Amino acid sequence: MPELTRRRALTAAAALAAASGAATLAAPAARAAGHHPDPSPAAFDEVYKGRRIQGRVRSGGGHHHDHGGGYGVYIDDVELHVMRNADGSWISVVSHYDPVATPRAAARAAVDELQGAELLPFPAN
Ligand SMILES: [Cu+2]
Repeated sequence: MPELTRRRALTAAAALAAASGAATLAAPAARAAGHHPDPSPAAFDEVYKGRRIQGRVRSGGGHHHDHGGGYGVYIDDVELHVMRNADGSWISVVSHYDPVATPRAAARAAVDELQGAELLPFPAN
């Protein structure tokens, strides 16, 4: 390999290494922001279109699949799988592509979507 090309290759490799090092350093902060957004939304408990919807900070940890930052949403006492997006909006497993502002709005959207059908528990693994 001609010397010039070889040096260029090494320089490129070093630049790549530096770039990936920076990405590695930035990742934990981004992850923390995405997974532990604060503060948690307020709890709610109401009857909407004949269904009881509730939201609250989940008591006790250890949920295997928690994207809601520790916040649980329930429809007639069955947990609705919700996820909080990085921008603070919420989606649920029944309306994954329509982010709403609050978990209560996600619960209402799910009730609209279910049209009286029972919510089935999300498979626990
Ligand atoms: Cu999920």
